[in-house]
Amino acid sequence: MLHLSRTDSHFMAADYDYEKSKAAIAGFPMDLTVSGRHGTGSAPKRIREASYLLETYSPHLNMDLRDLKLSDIGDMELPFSVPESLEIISRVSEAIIKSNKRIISLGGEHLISLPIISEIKKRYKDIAVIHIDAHLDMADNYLGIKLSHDTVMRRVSEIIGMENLYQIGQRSGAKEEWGLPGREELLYPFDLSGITKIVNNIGKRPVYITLDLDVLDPSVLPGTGTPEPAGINYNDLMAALIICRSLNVVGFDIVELAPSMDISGSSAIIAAGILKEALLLYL
Ligand SMILES: [Mn+2]
Repeated sequence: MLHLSRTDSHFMAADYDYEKSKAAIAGFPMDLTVSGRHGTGSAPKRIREASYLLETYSPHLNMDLRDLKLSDIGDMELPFSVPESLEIISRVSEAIIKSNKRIISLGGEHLISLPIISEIKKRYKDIAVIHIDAHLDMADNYLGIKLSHDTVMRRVSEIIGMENLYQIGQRSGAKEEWGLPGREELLYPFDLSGITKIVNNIGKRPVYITLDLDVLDPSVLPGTGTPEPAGINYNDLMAALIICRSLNVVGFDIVELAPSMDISGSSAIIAAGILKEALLLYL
């Protein structure tokens, strides 16, 4: 059985061979700036629990998680303060990146991607980001607040450069977000059919993938705080992630799972399934 977490202990206190691992999973259970319904704080824990229901072997890919050099550093304890939480996420990300490991993060709300990508940009100057989401997250502010899960990709674009942010699957956002200049070759809304163009455009550059699970249709994944109708299905998402396997993926995150919104528990299982396949594809 798949067992992603060997321990619930904190960073650098776990009992796996962290030094030899090529990638580290970290949970960032931040749930402070969501505009819809809360619940992302329990997501990393629920994803790990759900992972017990999955086999480590993937018949789709003919690969096994047990063959990966992977560590799980557990969930970070985050205070009820946005700047202090972001600072902790930065320091943890920096430590993982400096130890030459790829960083795999479990949200938490989408704002966690900002400090992670900021640290990645310090190492990989020519980083490109692929943002898979139902929402553009390109508002300059939300009710006057610059740092929130509604503005996270706008802030990311200011760090990596607007021209290095590829967005795909979006079907929601304010009119101003849709009207931002210069997005023609960078924004592929409504479905994931543009992924081949994105992969070809990025080529050999390092890439970070941020996956907001609400890109999936609410009938597929109801367990999220801001569900959006007319989404994509699981197989289309998986097909797009497989196309991305030719890329140099230096990190990815899976965010915005809100397990309490889905009493069946299947949303967390879907998240664990995506994590499993993504680990096999990119590590
Ligand atoms: Mn979203």
